[in-house]
Amino acid sequence: MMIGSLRYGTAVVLILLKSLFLATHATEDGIFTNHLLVQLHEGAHDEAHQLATEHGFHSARKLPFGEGLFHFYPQNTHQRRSKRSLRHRQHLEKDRRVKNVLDQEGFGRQKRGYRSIDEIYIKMTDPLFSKQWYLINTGQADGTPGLDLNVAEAWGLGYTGRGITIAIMDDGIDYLHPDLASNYNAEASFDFSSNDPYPYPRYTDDWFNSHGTRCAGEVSAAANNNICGVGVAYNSKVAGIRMLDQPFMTDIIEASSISHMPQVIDIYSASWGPTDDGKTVDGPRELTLQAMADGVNKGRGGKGSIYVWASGDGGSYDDCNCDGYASSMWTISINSAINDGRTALYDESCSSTLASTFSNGRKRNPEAGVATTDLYGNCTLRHSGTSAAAPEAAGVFALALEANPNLTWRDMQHLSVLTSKRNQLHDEVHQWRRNGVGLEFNHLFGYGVLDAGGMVKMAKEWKTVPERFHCMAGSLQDVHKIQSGDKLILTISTDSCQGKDNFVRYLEHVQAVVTVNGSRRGDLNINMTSPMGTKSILLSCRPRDDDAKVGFDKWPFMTTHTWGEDPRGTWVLEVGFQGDEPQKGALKEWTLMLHGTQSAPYIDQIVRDYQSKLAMSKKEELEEELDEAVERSLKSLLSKN
Ligand SMILES: *[C@@H]1O[C@H](CO)[C@@H](O)[C@H](O)[C@H]1NC(C)=O
Ligand SMILES: *[C@@H]1O[C@H](CO)[C@@H](O)[C@H](O)[C@H]1NC(C)=O
Ligand SMILES: *[C@@H]1O[C@H](CO)[C@@H](O)[C@H](O)[C@H]1NC(C)=O
Ligand SMILES: *[C@@H]1O[C@H](CO)[C@@H](O)[C@H](O)[C@H]1NC(C)=O
Ligand SMILES: [Ca+2]
Ligand SMILES: [Ca+2]
Ligand SMILES: [Ca+2]
Repeated sequence: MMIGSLRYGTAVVLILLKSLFLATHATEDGIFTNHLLVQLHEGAHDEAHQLATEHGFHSARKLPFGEGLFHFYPQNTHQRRSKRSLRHRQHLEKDRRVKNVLDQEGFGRQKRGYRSIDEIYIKMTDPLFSKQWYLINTGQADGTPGLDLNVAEAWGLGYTGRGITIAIMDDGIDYLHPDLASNYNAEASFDFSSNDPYPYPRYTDDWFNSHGTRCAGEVSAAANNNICGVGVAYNSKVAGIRMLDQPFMTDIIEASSISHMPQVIDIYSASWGPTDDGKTVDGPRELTLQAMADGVNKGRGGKGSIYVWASGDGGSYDDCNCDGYASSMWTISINSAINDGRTALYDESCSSTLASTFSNGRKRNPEAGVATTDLYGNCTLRHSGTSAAAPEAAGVFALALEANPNLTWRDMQHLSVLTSKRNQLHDEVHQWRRNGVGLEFNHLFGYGVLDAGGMVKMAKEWKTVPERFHCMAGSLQDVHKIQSGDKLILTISTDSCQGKDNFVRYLEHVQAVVTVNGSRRGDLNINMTSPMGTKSILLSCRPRDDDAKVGFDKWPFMTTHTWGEDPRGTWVLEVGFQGDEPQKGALKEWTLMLHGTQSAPYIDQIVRDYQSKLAMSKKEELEEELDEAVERSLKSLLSKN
């Protein structure tokens, strides 16, 4: 069950938190956990632990997202139950110290990229650095030379992540690993899977819980120590947030993880999400939404926590716009390319992906995988999935933050849009296109592969983007029928709140909040075209999704493809069915939300770059040094201002 709200402000989410206690919470598939969200009356806060033990719980932990909120958790966090234990709950509700009690429903969250078979573990005496083609690609493992994160340039400028802490929200970190121990930030680490400060991975014979350790090495493995390889930001600190290793995820665990020490942790990397089965539509629940809103608004002294998200491993059968974590405006969603620039077979495409990094792929060459640290002091060449891609991005962002700690969560997104490169990426399905201000993008790779060198250089000179505004451009609430062979076309004409305080002139994110149903949800597809002519594919067909009941309920589809555009004019929404069987359905709502700035975001840096470029061109033949995409968009923003 997904809540139906626009996700653009703390206020909305605060209201949701209140309504949380009023709503009767129905659990569709009957999975209950032994965890309760308990609100205590003022004055009873100190008795939380005692109260918890009196009622048969192991203990209570104070939660940071509301007054008097506690997490009551059981002794054994590895149990689930199939029936709600009513008596426990009723007893607790009768206690005069207790204001509210809420069950925590259990739901599935899957780590990405886990491949149980054919893992190869290599005991290295030499560094793996030369095998880390994603750092410096010289054509190793049949790759394409130059197709890498361009970290060498950033390192050369002296940026290695010093002073930056990245949290890996996953199944734990082997913090005793000799390549990680020196960069491990124990104070910022926590274990929400078993409620203790030691996020050490739980042992299993098949090394199932190696995911977090592998991700940690990509970010923060130490350099020049003869062990494994080198992290993207090898002088950064890495924190472990163990939160994936229990039978079911809860809203409390997600929210706690995402809001853990937001003044110490700069970047949170998540390589998990709703099941990538091509038929799930799910996203963050109430507490987690609020935690994310708080993170971007208050984290890092108000500059905002940076949330990096793997876009998903569902392949062409899934669409990452159906994943509310990847498609959130508050996360930077990262896809992956393999070492010759092709898409990985598990890559999902969607209009909310911002940029890409690298992972392993179709190549048989065992060295075409991602080399990093592994459990129990080992190293691996075989880390994989978009899982592997998100931490690389977190590492690049750490380099950018070291270059300029003033960067806000939105600055980081702007920098990603402006400096990511098409390089030699190729997607066989979707063309590279330019949006209305000349920025080049692709439906699967977003704005291209992150370029650490380009990013730190631009970050160093960066001026914080102007204030962000939100304009509801329009909302259609009539019921419109849709059927196969007869697509629905709707338009919203907008002045983008011009003349009002919340006028949005330069777009950042755009959301289309849609309520639609159909006799087969997987056959639905939705496109939206901006006034400047940029078509975003908001939803592609998902052949495995045969839902005929739920549809999408106020689902916020998001696009990053109209970044920088002028939103004034007519927006077009096209909704249709594709597939062999005839289908019908109805669209009941389309609400268009525009987010962005009133003044030109880069005007200072544009003028300076542009002038220096002109000056240079007088002296010598101008070499195209600035990325062409950046230049075009800058010129266009200039001319329109
Ligand atoms: C690496 O893993 C193997 C098992 O695959 C284990 O025997 C070995 O002790 C590990 N290496 C280290 C340094 O712990
Ligand atoms: C960060 O902001 C401070 C205060 O506004 C300013 O003095 C400093 O120069 C800024 N640093 C960078 C790298 O822009
Ligand atoms: C979709 O919604 C419409 C209007 O509420 C309803 O008449 C129709 O039966 C629904 N269709 C499906 C497939 O659920
Ligand atoms: C949306 O765009 C895709 C790709 O261009 C196209 O195949 C599809 O038919 C379009 N769908 C609708 C409903 O216009
Ligand atoms: Ca532990
Ligand atoms: Ca090392
Ligand atoms: Ca997915």
